[in-house]
Amino acid sequence: MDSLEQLVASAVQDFDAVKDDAAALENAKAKYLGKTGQITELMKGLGKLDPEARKAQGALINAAKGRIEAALTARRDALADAQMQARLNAEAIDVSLPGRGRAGGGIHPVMRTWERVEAIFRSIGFDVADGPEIENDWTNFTALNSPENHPARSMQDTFYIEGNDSEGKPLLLRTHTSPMQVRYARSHTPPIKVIAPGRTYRVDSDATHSPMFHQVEGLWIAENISFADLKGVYLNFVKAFFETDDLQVRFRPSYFPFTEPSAEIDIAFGSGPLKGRWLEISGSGQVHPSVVRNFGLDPEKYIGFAFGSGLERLTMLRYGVSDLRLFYEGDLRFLKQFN
Ligand code: 2NL
Repeated sequence: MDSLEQLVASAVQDFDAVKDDAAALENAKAKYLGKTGQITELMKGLGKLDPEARKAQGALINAAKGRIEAALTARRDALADAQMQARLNAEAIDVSLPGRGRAGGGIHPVMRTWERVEAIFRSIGFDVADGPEIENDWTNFTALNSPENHPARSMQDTFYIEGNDSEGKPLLLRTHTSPMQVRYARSHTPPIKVIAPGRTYRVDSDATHSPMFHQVEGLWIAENISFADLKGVYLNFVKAFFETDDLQVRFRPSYFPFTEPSAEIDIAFGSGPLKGRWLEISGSGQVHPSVVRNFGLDPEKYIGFAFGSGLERLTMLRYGVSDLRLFYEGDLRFLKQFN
C-alpha cells in the first residue's frame, strides 16, 4: 500500500533528520508510534473493516510498524555511537607526550650538617647515641649537676609537659642532648666514646634563638683522657667539617655546671670571608666528677671530656647564613640552594 510505504519513508526521514538530540528523536517517535501517532490511528481504524480485510490490512500496518521501530532503534544506536565517539575524541589523551616529572626532594641544610658530623666522628671511632626528646628532670638536669634553683630549670626557660611520669616526677622537653649521653654512659662500659646529635628545646625565640634547635654533644670517658685529647678530636672535627686545614682553635676559660674545668672553643679561618675573626663554636670541659659518678662510674678511676655545639651554628658558619630563622621558614628559594 502506497500510503504505508510513504509513512515508513517519512518516519525514516524524520529519524535521520535528528542530529544529536535524544528528546527530538522521542518526539519523532511519538508522531508515528505514540498514543495519537499515525500508525496507532491506522490500527484504531481497523475496527471498521470486515474481518477479512482487517486481517490483511492489519498485517500490512504491523509490517510498517516493525520497519519504523527498526529504523528508530538504528537511529538511537547511531546517535549513541556518535555521542560516544565525540566524547572519546574530546577526552583523548596523548600517551606519547613526555611526563611532567617528579619534583625532587632535598636534605635540609641542618640535617646535612647532622649527617656530616656523624660521619666525621664515626670515622675516628665514636658511636652515635639516640634517646627520647621528652625527658625527666633527673636525666636532663640533676645528673648533670644542675642545682634545683638553677635558672635553666625555671618554667620560663624549659618547656614542661602537663602531668608527670609513672613515678610522679615532672616531664619536660630536653634542653640539651646531654641526657642521651647520660643514658648511654649508664648502659655501657668504658671506654665511653660517643656523640649525641638531636633536637633540643628552650623557651627562647629571636634572630639567633629558636624554641627548637639542634645540638651535637660529644663524650669520651676512659682511664686517661685529657684536654689534649679534646683538642686533638675537636681540631680534627672542624678541619674535616669546614674542609680546610687553614684554621686555628683556641680554648677560653668558661663555666658549665657539668664540667670542671670548662672552656669555650673558638675557631679562626686563615682565609675566606671570615678570615682572622675568632668565632665561638662550642662549649667543652672535663666531665665533672659528680657527673661521672651519676654515670655509675668511679671518678677516681674514670676521667674524660665533653663538648656541645649547635648544629644550626655550624651550618650558618659553613654556608655563611646570617639569620637562624631562615632554617625554619620552609622557603624553597632558600632551601634549594643547599641541594
Ligand atoms: C654549650 C655547652 C657543653 C657539655 C656541653 C656534657 C655532657 C655530659 C657531661 C658533661 Cl653527659 N658535659 N656536655 C659540656 C660542656 C659544654 O655545651 O653551650 N654548647 C653549645
